[in-house]
Amino acid sequence: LFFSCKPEKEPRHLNLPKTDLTQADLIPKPSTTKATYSAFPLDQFTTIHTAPDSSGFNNVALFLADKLKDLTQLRVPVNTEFTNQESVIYIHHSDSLSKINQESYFLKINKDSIVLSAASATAAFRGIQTLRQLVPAKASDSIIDYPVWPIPSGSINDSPLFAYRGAMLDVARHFFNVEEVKKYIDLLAYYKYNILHLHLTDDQGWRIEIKSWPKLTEISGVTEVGSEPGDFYTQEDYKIIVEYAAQNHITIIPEVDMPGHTNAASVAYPILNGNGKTPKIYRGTHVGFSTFDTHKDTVYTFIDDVVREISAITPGPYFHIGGDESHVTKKNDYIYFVNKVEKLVQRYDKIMIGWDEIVTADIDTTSVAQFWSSTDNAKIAVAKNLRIIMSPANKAYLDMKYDLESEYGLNWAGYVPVDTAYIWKPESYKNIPQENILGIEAPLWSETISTITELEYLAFPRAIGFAELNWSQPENRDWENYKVRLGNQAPFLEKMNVNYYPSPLIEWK
Ligand code: TNX
Repeated sequence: LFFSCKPEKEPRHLNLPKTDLTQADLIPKPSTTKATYSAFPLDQFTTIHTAPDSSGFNNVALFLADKLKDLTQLRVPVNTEFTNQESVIYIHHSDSLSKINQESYFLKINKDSIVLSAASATAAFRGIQTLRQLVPAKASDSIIDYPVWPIPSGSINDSPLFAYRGAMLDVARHFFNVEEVKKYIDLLAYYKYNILHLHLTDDQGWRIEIKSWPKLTEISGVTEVGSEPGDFYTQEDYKIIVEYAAQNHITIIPEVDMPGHTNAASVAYPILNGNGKTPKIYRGTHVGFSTFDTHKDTVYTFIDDVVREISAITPGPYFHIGGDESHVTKKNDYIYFVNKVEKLVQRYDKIMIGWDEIVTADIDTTSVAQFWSSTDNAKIAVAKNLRIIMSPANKAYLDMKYDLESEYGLNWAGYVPVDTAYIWKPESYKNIPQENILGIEAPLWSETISTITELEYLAFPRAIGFAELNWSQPENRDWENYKVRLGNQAPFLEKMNVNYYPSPLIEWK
């Protein structure tokens, strides 16, 4: 049906349908895949059908229709009264899957239907990403007079290894606007990420409007690293990001870094640093020189207001307090501060996350440590039985240069070429037990990047590898096999206008 019958002439130019589902270029690699060596014809007769009573599933179906239109120009109707019983994509909730894992899904691709069974709307959304990746970039050559995109038949059973699959973006050193963050979200969602952590404040700038402390953004919202002006999100902007992330089943985690990394806050309100001096605006890239006065009541009133205002517009369960590199805060003051701020965050019903230094305070087991450099802190975290987010700088930092030639990035943790970023085992790293690990988060610090093009150069393709480490079972991960699938992401990345780094380790399609 799909291919024309003149292969004797120039068969190499024929765009024949791929029918082996096990050889599809899926990233992350699903848990199990079985091929039945036929195909579902996605074409002008295809419709999507879902349980209309559940808005979550209906939205996932509309999302799929929208992406199919981008890919194929087809307008695939959702939940119309269809008379056609063929070429239907069914999306529905499965009780039995929801007992296994809230994000697991089962995709059954037949010749006349596709059935996506999902534990939740979120799981359906993950399954939809798999389906998007299975649609061929071009329609098949066919003897029929309308285009057909054959989707290889078979079945996929899939669920994530880790529940927390994160990326972090530093919008403080350089600002990235709402549209740029949305584009990053689009790309992360395609690879089944579910967390975007925004590093909203640092020495160089304060990026989120706080209505009760307006000078934060009036004064420190407009500076950044280098000589260009900065910018900030109004609370309305932030809500737009949160909402867009939610449509992509991604949770936003806000970070207000403290007690160090707070020069910008103290420039706006000098009372916060307690040394009686008004600090200067800082546009450099050194770290570790600023601190809040940890013994002043006003400081905690300030933090209370900040946490309250941001928590009120953050539906996700987490609030990140930073806590890193407070080199000029006395050890005891640091501990006192973190202990107090943890209670404050909890009062607004949020779970506290902090960089690994926070484990030196007396924190609760409900709080989460983000391991980035100190193995001693990682040991303490394990001893305290904390949940740990894995961000080891020498593997997971997207701001490390790929190699000597990289135009952007830093190298304090070493060079991180595409293979180094992929070839490690987050589930058995530095004696951190798997039970303690929530998942990997890949931070992108922005000292050396100021445009979305530069952001994309550092994040891609490495962020795609972390997606696989976070989602796929260890036995399904293999560099040689991954390399081929990664090379085949080029058409998608180009279509999305992503300025990925064309690593010479990869044969780009
Ligand atoms: C260390 S990682 C920092 C950041 C820098 C980053 C640059 C961490 C918790 N702190 O302030 O931006 O290195 O790679």
